Amino acid sequence: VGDLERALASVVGAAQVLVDDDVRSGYEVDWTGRFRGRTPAVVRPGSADEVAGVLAVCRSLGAAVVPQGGNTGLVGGGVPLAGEVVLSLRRLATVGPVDRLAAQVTAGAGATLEAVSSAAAPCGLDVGVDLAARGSATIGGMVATNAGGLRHLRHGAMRSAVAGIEAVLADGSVVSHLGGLAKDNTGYDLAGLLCGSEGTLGVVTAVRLRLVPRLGDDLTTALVGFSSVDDALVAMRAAGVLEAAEVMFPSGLALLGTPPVSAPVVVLFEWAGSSPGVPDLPGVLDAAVATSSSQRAALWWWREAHTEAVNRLGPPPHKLDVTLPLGGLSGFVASVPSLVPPGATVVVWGHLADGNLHVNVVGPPPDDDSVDDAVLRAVAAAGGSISAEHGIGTAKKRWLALGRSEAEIAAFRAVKRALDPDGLLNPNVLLP
Ligand code: 2HG
Ligand code: ZN
Repeated sequence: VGDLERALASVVGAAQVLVDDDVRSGYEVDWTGRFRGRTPAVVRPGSADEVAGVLAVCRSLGAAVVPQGGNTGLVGGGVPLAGEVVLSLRRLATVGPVDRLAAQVTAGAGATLEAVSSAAAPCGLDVGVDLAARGSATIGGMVATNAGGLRHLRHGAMRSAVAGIEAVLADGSVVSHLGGLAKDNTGYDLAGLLCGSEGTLGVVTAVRLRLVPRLGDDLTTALVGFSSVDDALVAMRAAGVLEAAEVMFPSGLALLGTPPVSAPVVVLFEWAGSSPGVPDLPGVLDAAVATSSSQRAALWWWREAHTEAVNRLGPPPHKLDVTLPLGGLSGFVASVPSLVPPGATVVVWGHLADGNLHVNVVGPPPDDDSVDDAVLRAVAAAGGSISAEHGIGTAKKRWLALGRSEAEIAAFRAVKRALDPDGLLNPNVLLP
């Protein structure tokens, strides 16, 4: 540790190499508390060149590296499980000037989503990806995990927002392609490859982001109650162009209090401008409609507070972020209780339009993954995906073959070997 610490300090300065127990500990555990590791040092470079220097030091000393952004991930992808050095990108937080003509901005990997969104606001622009962890989640981490979020039905996942990337590869070379040209058909899409690579192929240091028109306050938001998921889906199709369609159930809402709408299935719909007339949608049992921004925020709170409410239950949750084909969504929801061990608490919510459910199970110990196994196998059997938007991380790598063929995994390995032959970068995630 002495040599490593000294060598890292020679690159970034001693003040940016954190070795005290109490300072390191926040970087050693994921947000859910389910995945915990140990690191000899947290290193905080202040530029892409320093990132390259850190990787050179680690390579020469045989120390593997776990890149980490805001540490809001939910699959243990940023945890130093086997004593890796934690490479924190949070100091790369610069947000460049917004290019109004192109509707783009360049952000450092460590800039939070909220910081970029605030920088874009005066130009009437916004980031198309939004999520409840916006105040802590960093752009680099969101790219590395290809984060999805609350606006996916409209703007897609992070990959759709990326117009260019700067990253440091394992050999220390810096690949930088931040021009943001609308058309640029010049071979392999390295930016696209790095999206969702979970820190295994390179360390993202800056991102050229495409922005979208900011919606401002001219929105209508409604909580709408239905008697079944299928009814909610029919109404969603009748609801016109939506900005959001988020699904919740009484078990999750009850953790938060008495919701304004109570029904077996509650959906938050949002429209730009006015709504098409919520009571006229098919199958509506009950509804609360908001037009002012404070009323809208109050309705969104019921949705966004779910994750923290589950953490407050105590034991670290097992988080199973999955996609089902829309036609199989209601059958899957009905089957969830039978997949969970007796006595466990299960809370489900998600992004209705994407068929993306967040199955949270509280009760089984962190290292008992039998419930993960049961749920993920059921998802695969129903033609779904074992990871909708959170990634594979360490939590799901055991099951990668449920979603990827042998040939695909062999191709993954070939890419990994080519770009990171020594296994320097985030060795505990993605590939089984
Ligand atoms: C959400 O949509 C996030 O709320 C977190 O993706 C999901 O906490 C979860 O399981
Ligand atoms: Zn989500």
